[in-house]
Amino acid sequence: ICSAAQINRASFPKGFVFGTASSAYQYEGAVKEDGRGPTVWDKFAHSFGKVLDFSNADVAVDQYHRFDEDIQLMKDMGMDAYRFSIAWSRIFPNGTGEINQAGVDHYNNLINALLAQGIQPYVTLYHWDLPQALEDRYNGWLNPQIIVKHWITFNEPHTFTTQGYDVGLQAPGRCSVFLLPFCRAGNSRTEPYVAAHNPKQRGALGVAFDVIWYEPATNSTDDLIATQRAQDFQLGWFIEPLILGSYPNTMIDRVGDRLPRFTKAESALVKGSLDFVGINHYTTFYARNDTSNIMGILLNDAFSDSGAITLPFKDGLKPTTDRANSIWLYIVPHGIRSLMNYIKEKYGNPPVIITENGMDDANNPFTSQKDALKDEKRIKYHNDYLSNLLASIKEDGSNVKGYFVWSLLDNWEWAAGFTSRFGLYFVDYNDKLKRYPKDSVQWFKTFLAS
Ligand code: GBH
Repeated sequence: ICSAAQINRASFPKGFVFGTASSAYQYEGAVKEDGRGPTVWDKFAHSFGKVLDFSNADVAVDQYHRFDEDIQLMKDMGMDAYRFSIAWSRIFPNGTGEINQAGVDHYNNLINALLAQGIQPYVTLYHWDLPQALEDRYNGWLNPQIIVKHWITFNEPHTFTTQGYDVGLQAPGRCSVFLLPFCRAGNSRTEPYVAAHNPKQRGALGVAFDVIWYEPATNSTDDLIATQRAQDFQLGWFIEPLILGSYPNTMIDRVGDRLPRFTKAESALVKGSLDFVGINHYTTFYARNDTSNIMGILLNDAFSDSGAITLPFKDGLKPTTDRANSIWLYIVPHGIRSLMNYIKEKYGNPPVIITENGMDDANNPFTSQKDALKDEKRIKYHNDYLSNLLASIKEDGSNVKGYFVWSLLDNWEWAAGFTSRFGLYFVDYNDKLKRYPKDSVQWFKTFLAS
């Protein structure tokens, strides 16, 4: 049987980054260790009936204690990068106030261990695990005060570059030879300028948007327009303020007074603030106009405001494509290419990183571990999505810079608990959380070794 042209790392532009992704709450466990404070997800997971299999993430896959071993797994595959999140409540157990040094140390150690293996950290600041104290005391995300509007990346760059590299009165105490022996010999004619120039080049900021690709269910004009509205209410809602400075007009029209407005100053502040667009993409849905306002009557919420009904299949309730374990995850590889084109055309071809893409299998207690490791379906999923991504770069000219697999390991899938397995590595929940490579690990190894 003749197979389609093989793709591999070398097919992608030079410098394209491949990695795997994770989040603190789904991976770490150790929820009561080293001063970590409770989060809204701890409370939710421990409330009866919220999680499908009545599990919680108190132990999760124990990455808090096993990151060295897990980094080795990434290294074995030839991955360039690791996306993980910092648990806010490890740094600030009460949400604000005193810093918990043990939490800072943990992420320092994790980052150092990654760098030691040549794996670049991609750090998410917030992956849903809000400190419970902020929920209790301030109503969490409903309180406008929660919003950090002003980030200060560097305190007094002028001071630390001149004091540290010119006159040597502050760390690291380098200075002109004329000031010896009060400091260490540096080169005060060049070093202050080099030190001052570097910080500006460091750090790219993005947001990971979850985007289902929407296609019109029919070619009627109403469905076409509804499809645009559905996308405005999903991606546009979050990306347009950051790129264009305001919410999409469709949202302003339909949500009216209930939609908060940006002041001129806020709009100017957020507009243009993304260095890259992160996209978590898994699936494609089909949109139709909600002609009789069924959604409005049934739900009367932020979903029904779009006036579109979005379903994973086109006609009736008949699935047209294969599905993963998650009920929403239909496998539609061309969707990623269409989405990349859409972003390119609509938002001026910004740099994009696919911050998540992957599929899950059921955690079926009757499947032997040996069979669970045979994940041809996952291999095909990644091969097909990556082929389409490549076409969007090579043939359509979209500006995609990286691709992260969700996920390195099977892990705790939120309200689905441990019923879903998204990992390239299988985690044995019955035997000390041991990790075993699924066949997709070998596939990525070969793909990345090229
Ligand atoms: C990601 O979100 C998360 O970032 C990650 O933590 C998680 O483990 C991973 O996906 C796998 O689920 O009501 O049918 O319209 C993906 C989030 C899930 C958001 C599906 C949209 C649509 C469900 N997406 N959801 S539906």
